[in-house]
Amino acid sequence: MDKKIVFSGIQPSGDISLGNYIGALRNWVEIQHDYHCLYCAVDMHAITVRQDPKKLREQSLAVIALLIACGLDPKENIMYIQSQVPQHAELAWVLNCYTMYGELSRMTQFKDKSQKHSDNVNAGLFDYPVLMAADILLYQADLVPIGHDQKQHLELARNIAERFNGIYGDVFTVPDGYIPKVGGRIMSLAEPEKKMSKSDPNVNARILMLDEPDAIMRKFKRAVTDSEAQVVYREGKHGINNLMTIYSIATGKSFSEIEAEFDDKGYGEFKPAVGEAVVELLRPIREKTLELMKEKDYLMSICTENALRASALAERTMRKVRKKVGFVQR
Ligand code: ATP
Ligand code: LTN
Repeated sequence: MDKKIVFSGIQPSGDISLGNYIGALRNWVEIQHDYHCLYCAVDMHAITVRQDPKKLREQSLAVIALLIACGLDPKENIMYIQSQVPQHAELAWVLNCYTMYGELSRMTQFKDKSQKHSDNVNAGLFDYPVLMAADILLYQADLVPIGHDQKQHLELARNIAERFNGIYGDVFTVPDGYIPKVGGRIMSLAEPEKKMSKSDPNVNARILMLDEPDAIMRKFKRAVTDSEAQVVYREGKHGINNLMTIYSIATGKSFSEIEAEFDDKGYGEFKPAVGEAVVELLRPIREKTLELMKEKDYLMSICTENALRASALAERTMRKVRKKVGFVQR
C-alpha cells in the first residue's frame, strides 16, 4: 500500500522553542520514513501579528535550517515556505466561503491572541484557522502532528472538509491529528499554568532551540516550582510536572525512575539536572543549525525546489476545487 500523507506547519514568528520541538518537531522526525511528509514554515500565518519583514525572511530560512538540523531529510520530505506556494491563499479564500462566522468566533487561540494584540485584531487573525485548514486539505493529508493547542483548529479543518465533501462529493481527505501523549503541552518556565510560547515577551519563560548552554542553565535554575521540595509527578504541581516531562523526554527516563533518582534531593539539584539534560539534547541541533544558516544559497535552493514539488501536488487538488465550485477553466 502507498504511504499515507502527513502535513504540519510551524510559524517563523520567532526563534523556535523547546515546546515546539517536544510537542511537534520531534515527532516530525520520528515519522518521516513511514509517511510522505510535507513540513511548512507558515509565514502567512505569522503576519497575523506584526512582524519585522527582514527578520521574518531570516526566520523562515532559519526554520528550514532547524528542520534539517533536527534530522529531517529535505530530499525525502517536502520542506518549504508557505508564501512560495500560492495555492495556500487560493484555497483559503474558497474555504472561507464554507466556514461560519460563529465557528471562528469560538476559537480559543483567536480569543487569546486578540487579547494579547488588542491594538491589531485584524481579519487575518480571525481567519487564521481557515488558512490552516487550507494548508492541510490542499495535500489530502491523512495525519497532522501537532501540539495540544492546535487540537481545536484541526477539528475545525475536519468540519470544513466534511462540509465541502457533503456538498461536492469526496474532494478532501478528512485528516486525523497526532498529538503526543507526553509533551503535547510544554508549559512556561515562569508561569507554569500557561503554555510555553516562542513569542512570550518574558525571555525566562521559554527555552529556545538556539539558546547558549549558560542561558539554558540559568532559565532552568530560575524556573517557578512550588514550596513542597518533592520531585513527584502529581496533580496541581504544574512547574514540577513540566520539568519532569522535559527531563523524561531529554533522558528517556520514566517518571518513577526520576522520582527515585531525586527521592532524597531537593529542587536545588533537580533543576540544574534538567538544564544539563536539555543542554545535551539541544547541543548538536544548535551547532548544525548555526552551520547551515551560513549557507544561504543552499537553503534557498532547498526552499525553491521543495516549493515547486509542493505546488505540483497542491495544483492537483486546486484543479478539482475550481471545477467543483464553478470557476471557469484557465
Ligand atoms: P507563537 O508563540 O508565535 O504563537 P508557538 O510557540 O505557539 O508560536 P507555533 O508555531 O504556533 O508555536 O506552533 C508550532 C507547533 O508547535 C504546533 O504544532 C504547536 O501545537 C506546537 N507547540 C507550540 N507550543 C507548544 C508547547 N508549549 N508545547 C507543545 N507543543 C507546542
Ligand atoms: N497554526 C499552527 C501552525 C500551522 C499548522 C498548519 C499546523 C499552520 N498550518 C497546518 C499543522 C497543520 C500553529 O502551530 N499555531
